[in-house]
Amino acid sequence: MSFETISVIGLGYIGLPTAAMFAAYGKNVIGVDVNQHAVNTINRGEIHIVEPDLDAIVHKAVTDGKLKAVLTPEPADAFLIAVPTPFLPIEKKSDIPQPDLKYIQAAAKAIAVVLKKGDLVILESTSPVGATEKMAEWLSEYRTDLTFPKTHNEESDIRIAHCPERVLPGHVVRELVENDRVIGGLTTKCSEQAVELYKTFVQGDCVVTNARTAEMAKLTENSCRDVQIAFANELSIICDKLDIDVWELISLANRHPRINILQPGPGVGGHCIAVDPWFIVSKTPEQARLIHTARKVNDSKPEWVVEKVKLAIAEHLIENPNKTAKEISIACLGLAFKADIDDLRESPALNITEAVGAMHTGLLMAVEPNIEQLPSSLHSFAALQQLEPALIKADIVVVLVEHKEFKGISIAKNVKLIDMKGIV
Ligand code: SAJ
Repeated sequence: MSFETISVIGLGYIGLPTAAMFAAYGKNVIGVDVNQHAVNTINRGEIHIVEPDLDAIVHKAVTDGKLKAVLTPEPADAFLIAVPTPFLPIEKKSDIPQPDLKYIQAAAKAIAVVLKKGDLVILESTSPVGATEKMAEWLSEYRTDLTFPKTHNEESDIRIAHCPERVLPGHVVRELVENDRVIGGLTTKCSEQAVELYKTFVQGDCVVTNARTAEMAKLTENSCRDVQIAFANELSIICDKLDIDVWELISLANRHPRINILQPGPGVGGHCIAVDPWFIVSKTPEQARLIHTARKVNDSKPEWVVEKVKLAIAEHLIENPNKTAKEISIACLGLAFKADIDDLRESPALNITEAVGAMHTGLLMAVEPNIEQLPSSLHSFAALQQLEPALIKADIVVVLVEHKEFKGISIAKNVKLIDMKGIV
């Protein structure tokens, strides 16, 4: 089977780079997205997301006529689904968030209309175990005239696999090509076809397993990182109590040949590591005790940072009895969910800045070199400020993200420093 036309459903942080890569390697690619703005932007040869080097690849693919974006699916030989897998709204704080597969279901419904015998459907979205089988079930309900692996095994009309994306935001273009891929087909032939498809541009190994193991592999990778970051975050809280510099401690411990502790911070952000472990916990709440605890440790870190800021305000007032809280200026350095990106979604740094803004009556300066405008949630609390003037004005400096611009800054002696990334 050779795949000439490939359709990618969902043109976000994963779907668009994947679509562009197939197009760059000579395939005809139809990108599908429900967002008219995204579709228009891509068809102009531009991109609506921030990812280094992607703009040039998309521009060339569109100019060469290899990539186009549309609102509704058209026939293709292979369909890759890269839509979000969020949570259902949680009712109580103690509840375990449950995955919401509505976008996968909507994508399945949309492509079902144009599916034909011999097509391959790949789920790329990070998903709870069983989601690929569920997607196959939906497709079989929408297209009762076609056969699927569950009932027809290797003889099915439609092949289905799960191939989770594993690329690091900011390095997507390189990692898409170089990373190994886990390929979990519903049957052996499904896997073989998916390997053939990805080998279009993947230089890493394409390792074959079943769909459930592929789903769990992706969740395991991000949960492993979450647990390790929770360990570092817990250490930082312990060290704070014991008056030990956690950064020095970790660098000493990491000199042991078999120890590699990650870095503590203000919490875990982004749409992957703070989300994916819940897919395991919600499926197996009794068994996933460590993974659940790690989530809670990382999720509670922002509150701990806000408490530190409250304490710093109280100390500053004791040291400066003529001052009122209203006269204290605070600078929060960094709003993004990690270093050197502009992505503020699910960012603990942003949450902390919002919480400080809500409780502090004096000046709050947000320093974020990667954005030009503050998010609306901060409009009434904070001013976007350049680094230098913020450092001159601030009585309290809170370092939340290790952006390159912040490394090596010096803080005046009388200024209170809360350095969550150990860079000052
Ligand atoms: N963080 C720490 N300490 C560390 C490392 C990270 O606090 O030592 C924090 C970051 O500041 C950030 C969060 O964790 O808030 C996540 O950042 P990250 O760089 O570790 O990961 P993501 O979310 O950008 O991308 C992850 C990657 N997964 C792994 O490294 C196992 C990526 O390969 C996945 O493709 C991506 O999730 C995804 O899409 O699932």
